[in-house]
Amino acid sequence: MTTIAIEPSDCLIVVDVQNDFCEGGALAVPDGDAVVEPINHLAVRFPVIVFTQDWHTPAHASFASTHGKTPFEMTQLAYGVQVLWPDHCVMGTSGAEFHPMLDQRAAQLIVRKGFHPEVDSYSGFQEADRMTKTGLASYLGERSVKRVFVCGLATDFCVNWTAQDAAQAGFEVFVIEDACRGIDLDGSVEAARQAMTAAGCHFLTIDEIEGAA
Ligand code: VGL
Ligand code: ZN
Repeated sequence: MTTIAIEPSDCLIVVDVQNDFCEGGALAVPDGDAVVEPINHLAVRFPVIVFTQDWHTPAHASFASTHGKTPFEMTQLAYGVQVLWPDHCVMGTSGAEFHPMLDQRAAQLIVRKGFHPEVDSYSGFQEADRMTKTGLASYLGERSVKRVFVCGLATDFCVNWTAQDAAQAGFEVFVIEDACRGIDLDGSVEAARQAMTAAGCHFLTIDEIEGAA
């Protein structure tokens, strides 16, 4: 097996490992908790480590309840089509906190996203209007990052958009498949995989990272 060695210009992006996406959470990703331990082990190997944190206002535009609709329906918002979610990751609530077993000491930067009431943000780089930036690309540039390794929750939404935007921003992107879990609405995990591939992202497993298995 060929392994890939971590370099000083590599960044690990840990996407949304928060209580609401884990067991018992408002938008629990099947087997979501399983990413915590591998991510704790991975994180210490990377020189640059960024966490993202879904951080919504109450009555956020991405919540079904805001529109009197049922979760997982689709709707049209000002910037395009939006899946409507159960209320989740409301700023300041326990659901928005990181999983208690996730080692937060590793995080060097925490990017909060989705805090504008009218705009969702799956991506750690830019919001769903595809215009409003979070500043992450500039941050990584200033830290001389060249390659980003993406893991966390959920494969088909926030990991997907974060990975695609990282590629779009000019980084070489690796998605660590077995350190992610998906929601999978109507084949969205497979669709996400194809979209990430088309965007130029690479896929690997934890044991392909030198010294991380
Ligand atoms: C996410 C749906 C809504 C995610 C966040 O982290 O993948 N999915 N908000
Ligand atoms: Zn969200």
